[in-house]
Amino acid sequence: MSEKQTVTPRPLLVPVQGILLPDHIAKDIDAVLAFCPHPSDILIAAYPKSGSTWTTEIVDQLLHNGDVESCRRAPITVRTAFLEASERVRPKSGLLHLKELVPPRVIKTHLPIQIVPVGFWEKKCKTIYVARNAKDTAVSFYYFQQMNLSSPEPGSWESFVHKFMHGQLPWGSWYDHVKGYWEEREKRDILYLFYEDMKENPRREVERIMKYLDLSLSDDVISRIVELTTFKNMKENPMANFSSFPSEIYNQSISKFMRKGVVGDWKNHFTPEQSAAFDEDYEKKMKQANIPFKTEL
Ligand code: PPS
Repeated sequence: MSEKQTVTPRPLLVPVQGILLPDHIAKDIDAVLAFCPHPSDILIAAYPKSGSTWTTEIVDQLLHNGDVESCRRAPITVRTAFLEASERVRPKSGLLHLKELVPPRVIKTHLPIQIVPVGFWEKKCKTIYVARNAKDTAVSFYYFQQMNLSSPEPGSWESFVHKFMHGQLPWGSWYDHVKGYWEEREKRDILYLFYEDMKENPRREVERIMKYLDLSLSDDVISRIVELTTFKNMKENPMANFSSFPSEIYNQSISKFMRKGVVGDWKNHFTPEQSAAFDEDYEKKMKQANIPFKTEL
């Protein structure tokens, strides 16, 4: 490292309305929460590491009729916006980026439903939520926090699982996040997707998204979109795999952004004791909600 290069320290987590957010995001959150979308904007919400990039890529391709050139026009982080992004994680903040995009804009957020800007509900924007089973989400988040230098250090796997179970990670509790959107899905016309369903039958889920967005594409185009958005193809696509992202933010020599893309990797990480304790706690927190998560296919 040259003398002039400096390493930006890992951020602290700051509570915002009871939700922990990285300090660089929390500092401008009032402006984010006041954001006013266009009615044609599409919101893609997810707890971190649940498949939001995959869903975003599918939606962008659906909006562009599966045209390969259109979808390779720029990296996904340029084609679509990350609502609460700060200039620490993107060249410009999500709000500045949104000013440059033309509606219908594809807008990703990790915010829990109770702090999503009310404009999305007032304007009746299409909202897609993607949820992933807790254990695989935790594993993916653990690797991501190692390579994502704009988030706090994950610590040991053991301590990370503890933090996951107690809502002490960026964007708060996974349990409250998935339940919050689940409970409101009918009232607010939210399309609630599962990562595991997308893995099991991607065509069916792409068609569900298409219909929800009131689009009608040919069978051939749908097939192409399914093919272009497989894990393998997105991993190899420089416009989808974050390879152009600065290594001072995502250090992909530690762990790839497109890491494994499977259901059930948790079995390689949870010890039998950790799994049993996790399941017991999960049962208490999730029993009432009855959300049909799958932890294997
Ligand atoms: S982020 O950083 O919170 O926005 O991450 P997010 O995109 O929500 O989730 C990242 C995980 O999704 C996997 N992924 C995919 N899986 C299957 N198919 C496709 N096309 C795909 N694209 C991304 C990605 O690899 C992360 O999961 P892990 O388990 O870490 O591999």
